[in-house]
Amino acid sequence: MTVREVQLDGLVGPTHHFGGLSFGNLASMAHAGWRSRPRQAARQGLAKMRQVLALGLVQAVLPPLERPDLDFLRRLGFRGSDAEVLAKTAQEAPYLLNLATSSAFMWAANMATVIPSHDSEDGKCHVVMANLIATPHRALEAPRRTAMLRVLFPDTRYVEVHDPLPPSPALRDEGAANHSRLSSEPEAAGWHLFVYGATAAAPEASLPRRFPPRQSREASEAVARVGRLRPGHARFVRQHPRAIDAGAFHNDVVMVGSGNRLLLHECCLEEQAAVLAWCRQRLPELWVYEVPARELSLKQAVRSYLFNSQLLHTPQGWVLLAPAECQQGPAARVVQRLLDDGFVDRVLFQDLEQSMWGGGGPACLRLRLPLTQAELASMHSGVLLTEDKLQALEAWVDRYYREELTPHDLADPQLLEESRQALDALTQLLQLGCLYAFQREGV
Ligand code: SUG
Repeated sequence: MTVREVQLDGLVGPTHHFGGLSFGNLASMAHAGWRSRPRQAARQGLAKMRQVLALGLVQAVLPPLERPDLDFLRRLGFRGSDAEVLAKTAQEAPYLLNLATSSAFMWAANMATVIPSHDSEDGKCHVVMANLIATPHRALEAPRRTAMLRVLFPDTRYVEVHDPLPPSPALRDEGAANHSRLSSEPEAAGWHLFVYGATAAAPEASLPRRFPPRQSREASEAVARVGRLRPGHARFVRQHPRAIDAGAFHNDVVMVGSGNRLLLHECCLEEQAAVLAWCRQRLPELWVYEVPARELSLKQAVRSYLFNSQLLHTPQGWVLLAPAECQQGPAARVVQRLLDDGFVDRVLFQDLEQSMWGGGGPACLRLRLPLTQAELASMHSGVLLTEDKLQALEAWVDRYYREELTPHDLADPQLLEESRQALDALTQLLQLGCLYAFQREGV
């Protein structure tokens, strides 16, 4: 049975802004309050999708969530018309408005963890939604995203979309950003590395000192159980506290794995040598490329987001789709070595500046779903991209997205109206029917 890996990319929303909402994510903290460029952000995301499509891979697009999240604000006691709710929140609780307008849902790697049917006990593909409770703005994503994914995967005989874990701090889950699947070939059984930052058993003194870990071991283990991962196919590994303190708030900031390739920083995991030995024992053909700190410090890794590149297996060989920031300095030298040594056959650079300023590189923007033909056929085909659809999406962005937003604009009721018009048009473009609550309420 042929398996194809679908790249499902989150589309940037019309309220894309820099809220400074993620403590421990250096780019998010550094760009707080900066003027944002929603149209450019969405265009940059679409340009990346076009690159992947041109490589002969399956690329799909995930619609934005509705923002501002008025439902959230109303539950917090703000009353009146939509415009009144926005005005009162802006006046009395601007921080809450900041949360309610976040477009962080674009970083789809955090949306869920995928256990492909080849690796599950029941032969189904399991998508376990992430609760994202480590940050207040991202905690708002899960319920609507879960409903949306169920629209994209309506046939539970093939793909089952599971509710997120209960929203307990002990069960902090950030999805595929802390999970890697390795296998000798797409159709072969996979070996899963689940990377966590904290566990109830960890002594206080061993935790990161500067920044909070965003994934717990207890969550990772639960995700493997819910996703029906075959016993013995997982290893739960602790992220190096130094990596978290250097700004690797998700493990995909210091590691990327795909098929029989694993690229990681020397200071990525605790007991890294033992973990790599476990992988090699199960997958003798695994090519591990460990980048030493003397060639690229953790600081430089976080600044360049080299390890947040997409590592893509294409009909023409391995391609590294890297952020444009890797074109200079020590990261560029590492990239050149990856090419010289044959770890990858080709490197493509992508300008994702607007996403990078929120701490999201190429790999953050996509969720990978290895699907059999039957599973792919069960997916809502409207979100699968073609060149024609990409062009239509670009025209749609140009029509509805503002060029610039300042924090002050977030309370503008006109922005809400424009966003709804944009999302309404998008559901037609992607043949999604009434996807959003405002469409069903007849607004
Ligand atoms: O969760 N940034 C996201 C970036 C997510 C990156 N994803 C992966 N590494 N897979 C986050 O920290 C910034 C929002 C703001 O500051 O407005 C933000 O949420």
